[in-house]
Amino acid sequence: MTYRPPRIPSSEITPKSVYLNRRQLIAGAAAAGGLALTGGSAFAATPIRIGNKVDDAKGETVTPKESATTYNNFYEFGTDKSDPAKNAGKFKPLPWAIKVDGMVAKPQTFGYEDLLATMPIEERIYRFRCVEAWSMVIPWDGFQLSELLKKVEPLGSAKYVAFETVVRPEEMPGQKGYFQPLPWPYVDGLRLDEAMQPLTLMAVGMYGEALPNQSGAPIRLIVPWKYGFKSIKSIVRITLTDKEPPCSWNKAAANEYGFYSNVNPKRDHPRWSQATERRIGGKSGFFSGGGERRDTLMFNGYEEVASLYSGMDLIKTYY
Ligand SMILES: Nc1nc2c(c(=O)[nH]1)N[C@H]1C(S)=C(S)[C@@H](COP(=O)(O)O)O[C@H]1N2
Ligand SMILES: [Mo]
Repeated sequence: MTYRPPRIPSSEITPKSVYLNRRQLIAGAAAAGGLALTGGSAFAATPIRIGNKVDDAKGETVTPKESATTYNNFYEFGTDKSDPAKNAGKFKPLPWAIKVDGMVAKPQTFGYEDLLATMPIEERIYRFRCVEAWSMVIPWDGFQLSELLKKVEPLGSAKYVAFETVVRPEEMPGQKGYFQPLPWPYVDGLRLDEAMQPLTLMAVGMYGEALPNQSGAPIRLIVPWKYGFKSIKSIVRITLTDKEPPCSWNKAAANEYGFYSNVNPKRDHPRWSQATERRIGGKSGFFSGGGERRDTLMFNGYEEVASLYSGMDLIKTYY
C-alpha cells in the first residue's frame, strides 16, 4: 500500500509540530515495514492533534483498539464483521474532500487537511451501539458537526441534513461483483437540530490516531444516541434539505429500520430484542466470541437529547 500525499502540502496548513510528527511516523512505519499491519497504513498511524478530552461514557472501560478495528460493519468492504479490516487495504483515504451544499448560503468544499488544521478537534469517549445489540466504548477524535454547518450558513428553510459515502468499486470490493448487499452510495440523514446537537461528531480519528480505513477513513459521522448504522463512514457529501433524506437501511428494509433509529430498549427490532446488549471486548470474550451482557439505556444513556423528541411516539411512529 502506498501513501498518497495530500494535494495541498501539509506544511502549508498544519501546525509545524503536527506535520513533523506525521512525517516522522510515515517514514518510521515505512522503514519498519509497518505498512502491512492489519488495516494498517501510514495514514492510520498519523497522530491527531487533540484539544479537549471529554469522557461522555462516564468512566466505563474503553474497548481495546484491537477489537474496535477488527469487528466492524462497512458493507462496501464485505458483509462479515471481519471483512472490513481484511479488505480495506486498497482504499486510499487521501486526497479527500467533503462537499457541503443544498439549502445553505455558502456552499463549500472542504479539504481533509484543511479541516484537520482549522477545526477544534476534541477526544470524546462515547458508548457506541449497533442495532445488532452489541456495543463498544470508543475514544473518537473529531469536531462537532455544528461547527462545520455554521461555516456554510444553513438557510431558514433547511430542516434536514443528508450524508453520502464515497463510491469506489476499484477500492471497495463490496461494491463490485454479483452480490450487492446495499444500493450505493450508502446514505443516511439527520434532522437539522439533531445535526446541531453538541454530541454529534465528525470523527477524523480514534484512540488519538487518524481513522483506520475499516472505521470510515478519513472522516465519518458519530451520533452516540442512535444505532451505529446512522454513523455513516467515509463521507464525501453533506446536503441540507427540507425533505427527510433517504437512509440506506430504511431503503433496504423499511419494516426493520426507521429514519430516527434512536437507541430504545423498549422498541424491539422485529427479529430481536433491544433490551440488552453485548459489550464487545468485555471480560468474557475477545471479540466475536463473547462480551458481557448489559441493559441497554434509552438514547444509549445520552438523556440530554430527550428534549429533541418531546411529543413524539418513539415506539409506534418515530422509531
Ligand atoms: N458507508 C457505510 N457506513 C456505515 C456502514 C456501512 O456499511 N457503510 N455500516 C454502519 C453500521 S451498521 C455500523 S454498526 C457502524 C459500525 O461502525 P464501526 O465499524 O466503526 O464500529 O458503521 C455504520 N456506517
Ligand atoms: Mo450496525
